[in-house]
Formats: sequence, structure tokens, C-alpha cells
Amino acid sequence: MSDLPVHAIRTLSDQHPKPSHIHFQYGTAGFRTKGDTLDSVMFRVGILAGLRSKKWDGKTIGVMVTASHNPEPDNGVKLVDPRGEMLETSWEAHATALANAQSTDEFIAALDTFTTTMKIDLSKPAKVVYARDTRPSGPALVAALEDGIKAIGAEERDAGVTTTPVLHYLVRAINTKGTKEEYGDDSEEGYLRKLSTAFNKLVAGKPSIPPLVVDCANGVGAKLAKELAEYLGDTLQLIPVNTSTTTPGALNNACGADFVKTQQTLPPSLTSVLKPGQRACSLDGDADRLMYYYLDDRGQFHMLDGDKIAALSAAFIGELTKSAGLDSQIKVGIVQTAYANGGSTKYLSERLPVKCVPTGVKHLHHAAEKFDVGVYFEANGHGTVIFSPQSLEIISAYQPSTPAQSTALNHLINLTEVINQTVGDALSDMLMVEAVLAHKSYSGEEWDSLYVDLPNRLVKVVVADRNIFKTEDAERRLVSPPGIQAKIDELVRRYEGGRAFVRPSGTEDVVRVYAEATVRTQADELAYRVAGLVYDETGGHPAHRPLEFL
Ligand code: 16G
Ligand code: MG
Repeated sequence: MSDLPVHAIRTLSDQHPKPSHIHFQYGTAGFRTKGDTLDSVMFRVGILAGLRSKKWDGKTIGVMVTASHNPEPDNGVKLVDPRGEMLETSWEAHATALANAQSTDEFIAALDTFTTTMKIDLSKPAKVVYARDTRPSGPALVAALEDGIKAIGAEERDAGVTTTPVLHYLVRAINTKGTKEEYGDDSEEGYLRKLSTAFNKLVAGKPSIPPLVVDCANGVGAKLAKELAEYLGDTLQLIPVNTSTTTPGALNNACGADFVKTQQTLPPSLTSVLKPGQRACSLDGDADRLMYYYLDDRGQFHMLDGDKIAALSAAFIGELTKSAGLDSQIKVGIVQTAYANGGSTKYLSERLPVKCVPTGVKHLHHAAEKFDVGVYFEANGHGTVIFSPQSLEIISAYQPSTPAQSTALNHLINLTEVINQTVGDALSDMLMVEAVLAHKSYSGEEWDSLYVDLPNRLVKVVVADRNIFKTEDAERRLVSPPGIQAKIDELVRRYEGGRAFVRPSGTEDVVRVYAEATVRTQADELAYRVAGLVYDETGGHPAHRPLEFL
């Protein structure tokens, strides 16, 4: 076993001192806070990525620098494991501990203990691939990350400015190169080619698809959407809007998937672009979330969120496995969170197995792996479909006995290629949705009518300490602070079709309240009442009593 390169780490670590007053936390989506405080975190993440790679015997580890749908001054970083998945949960605490060592000496001591207890063989090679979104703080943070990668002696590959899902794709493609599980060419072009080729095959022979407006949130999705448009050619005309990636303050501002989901309205910039009957979609700042919507004939806005995407795609995959004659061998299941609209849960659970898990992609992804085909979507538009290795083998070995079975089988194979199975991917999900709509000859309205959404409301409460909030039953019930859940139950009972839950956010210093009811005004009132209750019972911040939305 060789030793840590202490000299290199010390010299470079001194150039990236930790701000003494800040406590960093590796949360649901990695480290995320103000970009100008993250220099030391980036350096240390570079080292950690190298160590993770050594632990995996030199497999490539990914690092993505982004703060997704957060405003521009924020930034963040997350690690991607060798199969393109999110960092194994047990390492989150190690990441947090290393990021909070106060000095270079403390950091080196912590690294020493860490490598010894984790039995990391430092003589192993290490490889790290990284990318960033379009935030102005990105280049300096990447420079700090590179110092970390250099300090631990890892080999680096800069994937430049690209989306989170592309980085996940690259990690899997690099690590499967030359194996029978080869995922695709390990380049952005390889990704675009893979998705567009599969899409073009899927919709070949279908009636032409109307052009699609794509709101790129003024983020990195704009770059990829424009490139994808080239690859798609006439098959699907994309109209990218909100593509101002260099305009200060534009990122995620009054546009993007998160805006659409939380405001339940059209981005103002689209009012003059979108025509009645036309559908559009919004990506978030790093293009891993997708929201669809359309204006009906009266110009009224209708949202097609992650739940609607799950319903549409699960039904289609179910039909394909049936037509291919594979339905007895390949079962489709759905994974949702408590945020899934009650309307969707009712609709889906009448048809398929549905599992509810806590918020955060890693929980959904792991639960989806237990199904032959796991369709997982958060209502906020983050999700994908994953095919188990066994299902993929069954599909590739299957001999169809009729032409109809053969056609369905080919569609299924192309679908596995159009879907980015490593992580939720707005552009890949968009192609999946467009393919299903083309197959079913659905307009936005027909898709929307699969089931009716219950009116719902999401409210934030700023409390003194969100860490006192503990939940159970996939976040649907509060166990701490004691006594509040009984009061919530009491309130919920008074509203027809009422449902509400409270959970601490994993990305912001707030507590979130979700409520739904049969009638819009009741959903709003229930959310307000529960938020007020949480505030009053737990000493919320006086300036933030939740009144504003009524
Ligand atoms: C992060 C999660 C997302 C989740 C959201 C919840 C990943 C990659 N992203 O963005 O899945 O919906 O956090 O945020 O896991 P909250 O805890 O602040 O409500
Ligand atoms: Mg995102």
C-alpha cells in the first residue's frame, strides 16, 4: 500500500482554504450553496473522486458542477458512481466530514483515517471525468476541482459545459467500453447519435409530429437542445426558447421546469410563442427535469408533470411487452414519492404495482431497480425508466413468432436506447414522450385526460431549525416534533379529498408543506392551515409566516 501524496495535497490545499464559518453538507443532490463559498469543497471533492475511483479499482468517477434549478449565484457539486448512478449513500457522510475539516492539517488527518478505515489501496489508478453547467461561477470552481484531482494523482477528463444527464451517460459509456454492456460512444456526439437514431426508428412511418417548443431555462440544456435539433432533422422540429446562457441573472428566472411546476403557469416568455393546442416543455437549469404543458382552445394552461409522464410511458411499455408476447416475463412497476398527485396514484395503482419512497432520485432509482422495468418519476419532472439486466437479456434473446410481435419487440428495443437509464434526463424523456404521443396519436389534451389531477399547493415554511423534523412512511407522516401529525390529521379530515404532509427540504433551509383536495380553494386553504400550524408550533421565523399565497 502506498501513502497519501501528502506534500502535493498540503501545497494545493493551502490554496483552497475552508471558510471557517460555513458548515457544508452533502445532501440529496450533493453540495449546494452560494457559488462563491465552494472553492475548498471543490478541491476536496476532486480528491474524494480520485479516492472513490481507486476504491473501484480505477473505474472512472464523474463530477458534475451545477446547482440545477437554483438561482444563478448558487452552485454545487455531486459525484457520479461508475455505472452512471448517483454516489452511494454511505459516502455522503464521508464527503460531508472531509468538506468540514477546518484546516489543511485537519483535512490531511481526516483523509488518512478515511483511506485506512475504508481500506483504499492508494497504489491503484484513478480516473475522473467532470463537467459543469453554464453558471458564471463554474470555471473557477472547476479549476479548484482540477487541483484536487491533480493532488491525488488521478487522471482527468474535462467534458466541458454539458448537462447533468450527459455526464452520467459519459461515466457509464466510459466504464462499459469494450464490454458486452457497452452503453454508447463516450462523447456528447455519441449521446446525441444514440438518442436521435433510436427516436427516428421509433417514429418511422408515423404521421409527422408537430413542432415542439422547448423552454431551456436559459441554461445548459439550450446547447444540447440545439445540437439535438440538428440530429433529429425533420423528424421532430424543436423550437428552443430561453436560450440566453450568457445573460446575467437569466438562468431559471421566470422559466424552466421548476418555475412551471411551482407556479403552475406558463413562463411569461412563452405567452407570445405558444399557440392554443400546441404543446411545449420546460427543462431545468441542468436539463435533468422535464415539464410538459399545452394551451387548450380557450388558451387555458394545462400542466403535464412527472406523474403524467409516468402514466403515459408505463402504459405504453406495458402495451409493447404485451404485443411482443413478453408480458408474462417482463413486469412493469412504478415508483413515486408523496408528491405524486393523488389522481395519478389512484389511476396507476388500479393498473400496476406502485411503490412510494422518500424524495430524491437515489431512493426512486433503487426502488425501480427491483422491478423488471421500473418507471420512476417525481412529480417535479425528474425521472426515467430502467430495464433490469435480466429484462434486457430476455428482450435481446427473444424470438418473436409473428410480424406484430416482431414490430413491438423492435419498438421496445429502440425505447431502451432512447431512454437514458442512468438518471432522469429531460431531453431523453422528451423524446420518449414524443415517441409515445406519435404512436398513440395523442394530442396534449388526450394525454392529459388519462386521469384528472387533484388541485394541490406547495408552501415553504422558514422555521428555526428544520432538523427537528423527522418523517416516516415515505415522508407521508411526521414523527417529530411530537404531536404535530395528529393536528395535521385533524385538519385534513375537514377537507374533501384532503391529503397533506410536511417534510424538511433536503436542498433549502425550509420545511415544505404539500396539500391537495378536491377543490382548488380547499387545497390552498389546507396548505395554508398546515403551514400556519407548523409555523406556530415550531417557532417559525417572524418575517416568514406563510400568508402570501392566499
Ligand atoms: C433534489 C433531488 C430531487 C428532489 C429535490 C427535492 C436529485 C438528483 N435531486 O433536487 O430528486 O426532488 O432535491 O428537493 O436527487 P427538496 O428536498 O428541497 O424538496
Ligand atoms: Mg436539475
